[in-house]
Amino acid sequence: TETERTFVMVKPDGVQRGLVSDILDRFENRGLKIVGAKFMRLDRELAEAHYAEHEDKEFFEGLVDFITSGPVFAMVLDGQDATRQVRRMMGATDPAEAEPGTIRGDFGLDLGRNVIHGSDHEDEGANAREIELFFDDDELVDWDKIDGSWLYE
Ligand code: YYY
Ligand code: MG
Repeated sequence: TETERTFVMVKPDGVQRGLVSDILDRFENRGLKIVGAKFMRLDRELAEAHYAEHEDKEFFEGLVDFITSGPVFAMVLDGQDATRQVRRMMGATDPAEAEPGTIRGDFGLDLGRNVIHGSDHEDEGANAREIELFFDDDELVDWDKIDGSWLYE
C-alpha cells in the first residue's frame, strides 16, 4: 500500500478546551498511524515560518498571536491518501461552514478559533515542508502497525 505522511496540529484553543484526546481518537479510529507527536509551544519565528503563505493577509498578526498563545499538540500521521483524508475530517476552514461530523464542524464556531491545522492537500510540498519545520528526522518513528492488512486491501 502506498501511504503518505501529513502534518497535523491541535491549536491552542483545542488544547485549552481539552479536545486533544477526542481528536486523536478520530484519527486512530480511522486507521491513521502516528509516526510522530509533540506537545510544544510555537515561538514567533516558527509561527511566522509556518504561516508564511499568509504573511500579506490582514489576519496574519492575529493568527500568529493566537497560534503562539499557548501549547499545541503537533503530530505526523501516516496512511493512504492521509493528507486529503485528514482535511476532509477537519472540515471547512470556517467552523461556521464546516459540516457537522467534521472536527471543526463539531468543535468550533469561529474562524479564528478553528481548533486544528492540517497540511493543505492542494499545496504540493506543504506536508514535507511542515513536517521538516516541526520535527527532526529522529523524532519520527518508522514502524509497522499490526492491523495494516485489515485496513488496506
Ligand atoms: O488551511 P486552513 O487552516 O483551513 O486555512 P488557511 O486558509 O490556510 O488559513 C490559515 C488559518 O488562518 C485558518 O485556519 C484560520 C485563519 N484565518 C483567519 O483567521 N481569517 C481568514 N479570513 C482566513 C484564515
Ligand atoms: Mg492552510
